[in-house]
Amino acid sequence: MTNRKGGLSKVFDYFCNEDPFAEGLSPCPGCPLELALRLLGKILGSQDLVMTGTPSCSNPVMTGQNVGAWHRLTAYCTLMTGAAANATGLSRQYRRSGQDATVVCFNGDGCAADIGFQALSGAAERGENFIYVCYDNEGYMNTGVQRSGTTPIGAKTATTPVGPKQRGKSTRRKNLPLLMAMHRIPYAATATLSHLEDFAKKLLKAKEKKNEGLAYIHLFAPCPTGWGVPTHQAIEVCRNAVRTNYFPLWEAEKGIFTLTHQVKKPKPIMEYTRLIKKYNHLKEDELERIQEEVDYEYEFLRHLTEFRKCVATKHQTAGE
Ligand SMILES: Cc1ncc(C[n+]2csc(CCOP(=O)(O)OP(=O)(O)O)c2C)c(N)n1
Ligand code: SF4
Repeated sequence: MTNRKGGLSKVFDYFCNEDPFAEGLSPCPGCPLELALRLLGKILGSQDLVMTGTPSCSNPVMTGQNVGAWHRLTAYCTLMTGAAANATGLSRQYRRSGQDATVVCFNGDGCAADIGFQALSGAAERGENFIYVCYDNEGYMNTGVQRSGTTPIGAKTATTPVGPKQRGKSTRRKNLPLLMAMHRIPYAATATLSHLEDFAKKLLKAKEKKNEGLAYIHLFAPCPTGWGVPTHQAIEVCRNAVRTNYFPLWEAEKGIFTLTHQVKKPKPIMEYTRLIKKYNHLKEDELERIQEEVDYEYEFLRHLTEFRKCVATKHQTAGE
Protein backbone atom coordinates (compact mmCIF):
# COMPACT_ATOMS: atom_id res chain seq x y z
CA MET A 1 0.00 0.00 0.00
CA THR A 2 1.45 3.37 -0.97
CA ASN A 3 0.46 6.92 -0.14
CA ARG A 4 0.14 9.83 -2.59
CA LYS A 5 3.87 10.53 -2.45
CA GLY A 6 4.66 6.94 -3.38
CA GLY A 7 5.99 5.99 0.07
CA LEU A 8 4.59 3.49 2.49
CA SER A 9 1.29 4.70 3.85
CA LYS A 10 1.81 5.53 7.52
CA VAL A 11 -1.40 3.96 8.67
CA PHE A 12 -0.69 0.60 7.04
CA ASP A 13 2.68 0.44 8.78
CA TYR A 14 0.77 -0.33 11.95
CA PHE A 15 -1.34 -3.11 10.53
CA CYS A 16 1.41 -5.52 9.64
CA ASN A 17 0.23 -8.52 11.69
CA GLU A 18 -1.99 -11.22 10.29
CA ASP A 19 -5.74 -10.68 10.59
CA PRO A 20 -6.98 -13.27 13.10
CA PHE A 21 -10.62 -12.91 12.02
CA ALA A 22 -12.43 -14.90 9.33
CA GLU A 23 -13.81 -13.15 6.28
CA GLY A 24 -17.39 -11.96 6.48
CA LEU A 25 -18.33 -11.23 10.08
CA SER A 26 -21.96 -10.33 10.58
CA PRO A 27 -22.64 -7.06 12.33
CA CYS A 28 -25.33 -4.92 10.62
CA PRO A 29 -24.42 -3.35 7.25
CA GLY A 30 -22.07 -0.40 7.64
CA CYS A 31 -21.30 -1.11 11.29
CA PRO A 32 -17.73 -0.08 12.17
CA LEU A 33 -17.48 -2.86 14.75
CA GLU A 34 -15.85 -5.23 12.26
CA LEU A 35 -13.21 -2.63 11.41
CA ALA A 36 -12.53 -2.02 15.10
CA LEU A 37 -12.03 -5.67 15.97
CA ARG A 38 -10.00 -6.55 12.87
CA LEU A 39 -7.66 -3.63 13.44
CA LEU A 40 -7.30 -4.45 17.08
CA GLY A 41 -6.25 -7.98 16.13
CA LYS A 42 -3.85 -6.77 13.47
CA ILE A 43 -2.26 -4.11 15.66
CA LEU A 44 -1.84 -6.14 18.83
CA GLY A 45 -0.95 -9.35 16.98
CA SER A 46 -2.63 -12.66 17.64
CA GLN A 47 0.35 -14.42 19.26
CA ASP A 48 -0.49 -13.61 22.87
CA LEU A 49 -3.87 -11.91 22.46
CA VAL A 50 -6.67 -13.12 24.74
CA MET A 51 -10.07 -11.54 24.15
CA THR A 52 -12.80 -11.39 26.73
CA GLY A 53 -16.20 -9.76 26.51
CA THR A 54 -19.86 -9.86 27.49
CA PRO A 55 -23.28 -10.03 25.80
CA SER A 56 -23.27 -7.15 23.28
CA CYS A 57 -22.98 -6.55 19.55
CA SER A 58 -19.33 -7.59 19.70
CA ASN A 59 -20.14 -10.85 21.44
CA PRO A 60 -21.13 -12.95 18.40
CA VAL A 61 -17.90 -11.90 16.70
CA MET A 62 -15.90 -13.06 19.68
CA THR A 63 -17.80 -16.26 20.45
CA GLY A 64 -18.68 -17.27 16.90
CA GLN A 65 -22.02 -18.62 15.80
CA ASN A 66 -23.51 -22.08 16.21
CA VAL A 67 -20.45 -24.32 16.15
CA GLY A 68 -18.23 -21.99 14.08
CA ALA A 69 -15.54 -19.68 15.49
CA TRP A 70 -14.91 -16.40 13.69
CA HIS A 71 -11.31 -16.02 14.75
CA ARG A 72 -8.37 -18.05 15.93
CA LEU A 73 -7.78 -16.17 19.17
CA THR A 74 -8.31 -17.36 22.71
CA ALA A 75 -11.60 -15.84 23.81
CA TYR A 76 -13.77 -16.04 26.87
CA CYS A 77 -17.19 -14.48 27.33
CA THR A 78 -18.78 -13.78 30.65
CA LEU A 79 -21.55 -11.81 32.39
CA MET A 80 -21.85 -8.05 32.02
CA THR A 81 -21.56 -7.35 35.75
CA GLY A 82 -18.24 -9.16 36.12
CA ALA A 83 -16.45 -8.32 32.86
CA ALA A 84 -13.44 -6.63 34.48
CA ALA A 85 -13.35 -9.13 37.35
CA ASN A 86 -13.18 -11.91 34.79
CA ALA A 87 -10.36 -10.18 32.93
CA THR A 88 -8.58 -9.74 36.27
CA GLY A 89 -8.72 -13.49 36.87
CA LEU A 90 -7.48 -14.27 33.38
CA SER A 91 -4.54 -11.87 33.43
CA ARG A 92 -3.49 -12.91 36.94
CA GLN A 93 -3.59 -16.60 36.04
CA TYR A 94 -1.52 -16.05 32.89
CA ARG A 95 1.07 -14.10 34.88
CA ARG A 96 1.13 -16.67 37.65
CA SER A 97 1.75 -19.48 35.20
CA GLY A 98 4.51 -17.46 33.50
CA GLN A 99 2.70 -17.13 30.16
CA ASP A 100 2.79 -13.94 28.12
CA ALA A 101 -0.74 -12.73 27.48
CA THR A 102 -2.29 -9.49 26.40
CA VAL A 103 -5.76 -9.71 27.87
CA VAL A 104 -8.21 -7.36 26.17
CA CYS A 105 -11.58 -6.88 27.82
CA PHE A 106 -13.77 -5.56 25.00
CA ASN A 107 -17.26 -4.39 25.94
CA GLY A 108 -20.03 -2.02 25.01
CA ASP A 109 -20.72 1.19 26.90
CA GLY A 110 -23.73 -0.35 28.63
CA CYS A 111 -21.39 -2.78 30.31
CA ALA A 112 -18.52 -0.36 30.86
CA ALA A 113 -20.43 2.72 32.02
CA ASP A 114 -23.35 1.10 33.82
CA ILE A 115 -23.76 -2.62 34.46
CA GLY A 116 -20.08 -3.48 34.81
CA PHE A 117 -18.74 -0.14 36.04
CA GLN A 118 -18.11 -1.28 39.61
CA ALA A 119 -15.82 -4.11 38.47
CA LEU A 120 -14.07 -1.80 35.98
CA SER A 121 -13.43 0.90 38.58
CA GLY A 122 -12.20 -1.73 41.04
CA ALA A 123 -9.76 -3.17 38.50
CA ALA A 124 -8.45 0.35 37.78
CA GLU A 125 -7.95 1.11 41.45
CA ARG A 126 -6.21 -2.23 42.10
CA GLY A 127 -3.92 -1.75 39.11
CA GLU A 128 -4.85 -4.92 37.23
CA ASN A 129 -2.74 -5.71 34.19
CA PHE A 130 -5.05 -5.78 31.19
CA ILE A 131 -6.44 -3.54 28.47
CA TYR A 132 -10.08 -2.51 28.72
CA VAL A 133 -11.69 -1.26 25.50
CA CYS A 134 -15.11 0.36 25.76
CA TYR A 135 -16.82 0.25 22.38
CA ASP A 136 -19.06 3.28 22.82
CA ASN A 137 -22.08 3.21 20.52
CA GLU A 138 -23.96 5.29 23.08
CA GLY A 139 -26.56 2.74 24.10
CA TYR A 140 -27.59 -0.87 24.63
CA MET A 141 -27.69 -1.69 20.95
CA ASN A 142 -27.74 -5.47 20.97
CA THR A 143 -31.03 -5.55 22.90
CA GLY A 144 -32.81 -2.95 20.77
CA VAL A 145 -31.30 0.51 21.23
CA GLN A 146 -32.01 1.38 24.85
CA ARG A 147 -30.32 4.40 26.43
CA SER A 148 -27.17 3.91 28.49
CA GLY A 149 -25.15 6.22 30.74
CA THR A 150 -23.17 7.43 27.73
CA THR A 151 -26.22 8.27 25.60
CA PRO A 152 -26.05 12.04 25.10
CA ILE A 153 -28.70 14.57 25.98
CA GLY A 154 -31.41 14.95 23.32
CA ALA A 155 -30.77 11.56 21.68
CA LYS A 156 -33.76 9.48 20.69
CA THR A 157 -33.61 5.83 21.79
CA ALA A 158 -36.19 3.10 22.48
CA THR A 159 -36.33 4.19 26.13
CA THR A 160 -35.94 7.95 25.54
CA PRO A 161 -38.57 8.54 22.86
CA VAL A 162 -39.66 11.74 21.21
CA GLY A 163 -43.28 12.78 21.77
CA PRO A 164 -45.46 15.38 23.44
CA LYS A 165 -43.93 14.69 26.87
CA GLN A 166 -40.32 13.84 26.05
CA ARG A 167 -37.65 15.09 23.65
CA GLY A 168 -35.16 12.24 23.68
CA LYS A 169 -32.80 11.76 26.61
CA SER A 170 -33.22 14.50 29.19
CA THR A 171 -29.91 14.09 31.02
CA ARG A 172 -26.33 14.52 29.86
CA ARG A 173 -23.93 11.69 28.98
CA LYS A 174 -21.56 10.27 31.53
CA ASN A 175 -17.98 11.16 30.61
CA LEU A 176 -16.60 7.67 31.13
CA PRO A 177 -13.10 8.16 29.66
CA LEU A 178 -12.57 11.11 31.98
CA LEU A 179 -13.82 9.10 34.96
CA MET A 180 -11.35 6.36 34.09
CA ALA A 181 -8.47 8.81 33.70
CA MET A 182 -9.34 10.20 37.13
CA HIS A 183 -8.34 6.84 38.61
CA ARG A 184 -4.83 7.98 37.55
CA ILE A 185 -4.26 4.66 35.82
CA PRO A 186 -1.08 4.28 33.73
CA TYR A 187 -3.02 4.89 30.54
CA ALA A 188 -6.46 6.18 29.53
CA ALA A 189 -7.28 7.40 26.05
CA THR A 190 -10.07 8.18 23.61
CA ALA A 191 -10.02 6.92 20.02
CA THR A 192 -12.25 6.62 17.00
CA LEU A 193 -12.28 4.90 13.62
CA SER A 194 -11.73 7.95 11.43
CA HIS A 195 -8.28 8.44 13.01
CA LEU A 196 -6.71 5.01 12.62
CA GLU A 197 -3.10 5.96 13.24
CA ASP A 198 -4.12 7.57 16.49
CA PHE A 199 -6.06 4.41 17.43
CA ALA A 200 -3.13 2.18 16.50
CA LYS A 201 -0.61 4.20 18.51
CA LYS A 202 -2.91 4.14 21.51
CA LEU A 203 -3.42 0.38 21.34
CA LEU A 204 0.33 -0.18 21.23
CA LYS A 205 0.85 2.21 24.12
CA ALA A 206 -1.90 0.47 26.10
CA LYS A 207 -0.15 -2.86 25.53
CA GLU A 208 3.06 -1.45 26.96
CA LYS A 209 1.42 0.41 29.85
CA LYS A 210 -0.76 -2.47 31.00
CA ASN A 211 2.33 -3.95 32.64
CA GLU A 212 2.10 -1.07 35.15
CA GLY A 213 -1.66 -1.28 35.73
CA LEU A 214 -4.96 -0.96 33.89
CA ALA A 215 -4.92 0.57 30.39
CA TYR A 216 -8.25 1.94 29.19
CA ILE A 217 -9.31 2.94 25.65
CA HIS A 218 -12.66 4.56 24.97
CA LEU A 219 -13.51 3.87 21.34
CA PHE A 220 -16.27 6.04 19.91
CA ALA A 221 -18.26 4.24 17.19
CA PRO A 222 -21.63 5.09 15.64
CA CYS A 223 -24.33 2.42 15.33
CA PRO A 224 -25.87 2.86 11.87
CA THR A 225 -28.94 0.78 12.79
CA GLY A 226 -29.73 2.35 16.14
CA TRP A 227 -28.71 5.94 15.35
CA GLY A 228 -30.13 6.11 11.84
CA VAL A 229 -26.82 6.74 10.11
CA PRO A 230 -26.54 5.90 6.37
CA THR A 231 -24.57 2.65 6.08
CA HIS A 232 -21.73 4.31 4.14
CA GLN A 233 -21.29 7.20 6.56
CA ALA A 234 -20.29 5.76 9.92
CA ILE A 235 -16.68 6.84 9.49
CA GLU A 236 -17.75 10.32 8.38
CA VAL A 237 -19.74 10.56 11.61
CA CYS A 238 -16.60 9.62 13.58
CA ARG A 239 -14.67 12.32 11.72
CA ASN A 240 -17.37 14.92 12.38
CA ALA A 241 -17.40 13.98 16.07
CA VAL A 242 -13.72 14.90 16.23
CA ARG A 243 -14.04 18.03 14.05
CA THR A 244 -16.80 19.46 16.26
CA ASN A 245 -15.03 18.58 19.54
CA TYR A 246 -17.98 16.35 20.35
CA PHE A 247 -15.42 13.58 20.81
CA PRO A 248 -11.92 15.01 21.36
CA LEU A 249 -8.93 12.71 20.99
CA TRP A 250 -6.69 12.69 24.05
CA GLU A 251 -4.62 10.45 26.28
CA ALA A 252 -3.78 10.61 29.97
CA GLU A 253 -0.80 8.95 31.61
CA LYS A 254 -1.30 8.70 35.37
CA GLY A 255 -3.65 11.66 35.24
CA ILE A 256 -1.49 13.88 33.00
CA PHE A 257 -3.59 14.80 29.96
CA THR A 258 -2.47 15.45 26.36
CA LEU A 259 -4.59 16.20 23.31
CA THR A 260 -3.44 13.83 20.57
CA HIS A 261 -5.30 15.70 17.83
CA GLN A 262 -5.81 19.46 17.89
CA VAL A 263 -8.83 20.86 16.07
CA LYS A 264 -7.88 24.37 14.95
CA LYS A 265 -11.35 25.63 14.05
CA PRO A 266 -14.03 23.38 15.54
CA LYS A 267 -17.19 23.09 13.45
CA PRO A 268 -20.60 23.75 15.01
CA ILE A 269 -22.32 20.70 16.50
CA MET A 270 -24.87 20.74 13.66
CA GLU A 271 -22.07 19.37 11.42
CA TYR A 272 -22.08 16.27 13.60
CA THR A 273 -25.81 15.84 14.27
CA ARG A 274 -26.98 16.40 10.69
CA LEU A 275 -26.12 12.87 9.52
CA ILE A 276 -27.76 11.17 12.51
CA LYS A 277 -31.49 10.49 12.66
CA LYS A 278 -31.60 10.16 16.44
CA TYR A 279 -31.18 13.96 16.49
CA ASN A 280 -33.66 14.73 13.69
CA HIS A 281 -36.25 16.19 16.05
CA LEU A 282 -33.94 18.75 17.65
CA LYS A 283 -34.85 22.42 17.34
CA GLU A 284 -32.39 25.29 17.35
CA ASP A 285 -32.50 25.89 21.11
CA GLU A 286 -32.00 22.16 21.77
CA LEU A 287 -28.98 22.09 19.49
CA GLU A 288 -27.63 25.13 21.32
CA ARG A 289 -27.93 23.22 24.59
CA ILE A 290 -25.88 20.36 23.07
CA GLN A 291 -23.33 22.87 21.82
CA GLU A 292 -23.04 24.25 25.36
CA GLU A 293 -22.43 20.74 26.69
CA VAL A 294 -19.71 20.15 24.09
CA ASP A 295 -18.06 23.51 24.81
CA TYR A 296 -18.14 22.91 28.56
CA GLU A 297 -16.63 19.45 28.29
CA TYR A 298 -13.95 20.59 25.87
CA GLU A 299 -13.00 23.55 28.06
CA PHE A 300 -12.80 21.25 31.06
CA LEU A 301 -10.50 18.92 29.11
CA ARG A 302 -8.35 21.82 27.91
CA HIS A 303 -7.84 22.91 31.51
CA LEU A 304 -6.78 19.39 32.37
CA THR A 305 -4.13 19.49 29.63
CA GLU A 306 -2.83 22.75 31.17
CA PHE A 307 -2.31 20.90 34.43
CA ARG A 308 0.74 19.19 32.89
CA LYS A 309 2.52 22.57 32.89
CA CYS A 310 1.67 23.17 36.57
CA VAL A 311 3.16 19.81 37.53
CA ALA A 312 6.30 20.46 35.44
CA THR A 313 6.77 23.96 36.94
CA LYS A 314 6.33 22.62 40.45
CA HIS A 315 9.00 19.98 39.90
CA GLN A 316 11.35 22.56 38.37
CA THR A 317 10.85 24.91 41.34
CA ALA A 318 11.58 22.05 43.68
CA GLY A 319 14.84 21.47 41.75
CA GLU A 320 13.85 18.02 40.51
C1 LIG B 1 -26.75 -8.01 33.95
C2 LIG B 1 -27.35 -8.05 32.58
N1 LIG B 1 -28.33 -7.20 32.28
C3 LIG B 1 -28.88 -7.20 31.04
C4 LIG B 1 -28.43 -8.10 30.09
C5 LIG B 1 -29.09 -8.13 28.73
N2 LIG B 1 -28.24 -7.64 27.69
C6 LIG B 1 -27.63 -8.46 26.81
S1 LIG B 1 -26.78 -7.66 25.63
C7 LIG B 1 -27.22 -6.18 26.27
C8 LIG B 1 -26.81 -4.89 25.60
C9 LIG B 1 -25.41 -4.54 25.93
O1 LIG B 1 -25.15 -3.20 25.63
P1 LIG B 1 -23.69 -2.68 25.52
O2 LIG B 1 -22.86 -3.22 26.61
O3 LIG B 1 -23.73 -1.20 25.39
O4 LIG B 1 -23.16 -3.31 24.15
P2 LIG B 1 -23.74 -3.12 22.66
O5 LIG B 1 -24.82 -4.12 22.49
O6 LIG B 1 -24.24 -1.73 22.54
O7 LIG B 1 -22.57 -3.39 21.78
C10 LIG B 1 -28.02 -6.33 27.41
C11 LIG B 1 -28.61 -5.23 28.20
C12 LIG B 1 -27.40 -8.98 30.45
N3 LIG B 1 -26.90 -9.86 29.58
N4 LIG B 1 -26.88 -8.94 31.69
S1 SF4 C 1 -26.94 -2.79 16.29
FE1 SF4 C 1 -25.53 -1.12 15.83
S2 SF4 C 1 -23.62 -1.55 16.93
FE2 SF4 C 1 -24.85 -3.44 16.85
S3 SF4 C 1 -24.08 -4.55 15.06
FE3 SF4 C 1 -25.86 -3.34 14.41
S4 SF4 C 1 -25.03 -1.38 13.67
FE4 SF4 C 1 -23.42 -2.41 14.87
